[in-house]
Amino acid sequence: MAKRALITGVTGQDGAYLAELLLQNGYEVHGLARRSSSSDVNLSRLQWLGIEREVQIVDGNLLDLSGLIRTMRDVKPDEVYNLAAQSFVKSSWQQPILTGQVTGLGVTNVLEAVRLESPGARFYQASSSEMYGLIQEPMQSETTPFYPRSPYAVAKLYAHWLTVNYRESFGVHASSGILFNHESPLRGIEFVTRKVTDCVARIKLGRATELRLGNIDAKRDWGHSKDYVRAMWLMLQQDVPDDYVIATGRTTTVRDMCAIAFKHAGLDMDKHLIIDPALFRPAEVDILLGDATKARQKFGWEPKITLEDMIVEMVEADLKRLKK
Ligand code: NAP
Ligand code: F7E
Repeated sequence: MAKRALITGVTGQDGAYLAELLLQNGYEVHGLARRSSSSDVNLSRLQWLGIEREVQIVDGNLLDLSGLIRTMRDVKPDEVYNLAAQSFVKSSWQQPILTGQVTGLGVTNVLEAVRLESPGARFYQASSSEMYGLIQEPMQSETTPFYPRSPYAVAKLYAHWLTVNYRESFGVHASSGILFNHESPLRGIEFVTRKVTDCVARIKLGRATELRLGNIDAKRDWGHSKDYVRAMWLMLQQDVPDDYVIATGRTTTVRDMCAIAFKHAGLDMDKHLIIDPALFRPAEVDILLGDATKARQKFGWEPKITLEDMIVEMVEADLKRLKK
């Protein structure tokens, strides 16, 4: 019998790529998605991958425990991937309570539904390198102390420890993936890589002249979402649940990431890039650099796609979108 997976956040970047991977692996894939008045459910990313008809969409919201319990009872998943969140760090200062409710407490709802209705299911929590915030060690691993720097990161830290707690208290097969930044052509337009590649494509096509950014000295350890969803799946194939850092082990400034995009488009970055102090954050995470040794040793995970290849892929995808 095919394994059955439930993905919360299936309409997001990682949800789409994970659904694609699980379908390729022969899974029956159910995706929790919240209704919207404009288009019922936004399936654009699943459509981009051509899998919108293969994923069974379940109406639901992380804030609605009774709905989650019903979903868990109906779907009876073997694996639950909790990817849903208010995931944009900058918005978390604007909407700290909503971020806490969805990104933090919402995970309690999912774990309660698992514990009550699907106690044998394996559970994945989408934790984040943002939890390291003001870094306490030059390279961050599973043993590095956390120091969150935004309401988003604080909410993720709560959810991370709750995942550990349900594993230790109730024996739930719950794993937490501490994933560093990962991007793709399906990245939301508000995140810096996609903002850059979309704008570079617009400038190339004569539809824009400037790119306004905030702190371009910030450094991130950027990988590709396709590589990272493979790590999520591998985590749940382990007999013993655990926590794993997933990262490339290379850190790059926003400025240098941006330069890759401009260079690929044959444009002079200095003619178009403007620093806008309004885009600075109340508290910044200056640098992140992950050590994924544990994941490599335990299940052989390694990233395959370089930052350069990924940014080129994103610029090309944005050019294609804009030309349509
Ligand atoms: P994303 O593109 O922003 O997707 C977030 C998903 O959550 C969307 O499907 C969204 O639905 C859904 N969602 C938001 N609020 C919800 C609610 N109240 N109930 C149900 N669904 C809700 O994020 P992503 O980049 O794919 O990331 C996936 C997960 O990994 C997130 O938890 C994120 O915080 C975490 N993470 C991401 C990264 C990264 O670099 N990408 C790194 C570490 C951790 P709508 O489509 O309706 O908005
Ligand atoms: O910012 C700087 C900004 O918004 C990256 C989420 O997936 O990864 C993501 O969080 C850096 C920051 O991602 C602009 O100040 C400069 O230093 O792309 P971002 P993030 O905040 O790192 C983590 C791991 C997650 O878990 C989150 O869910 O870029 N930056 N200028 C800018 N950032 C944005 N968005 N826009 C700018 O104009």
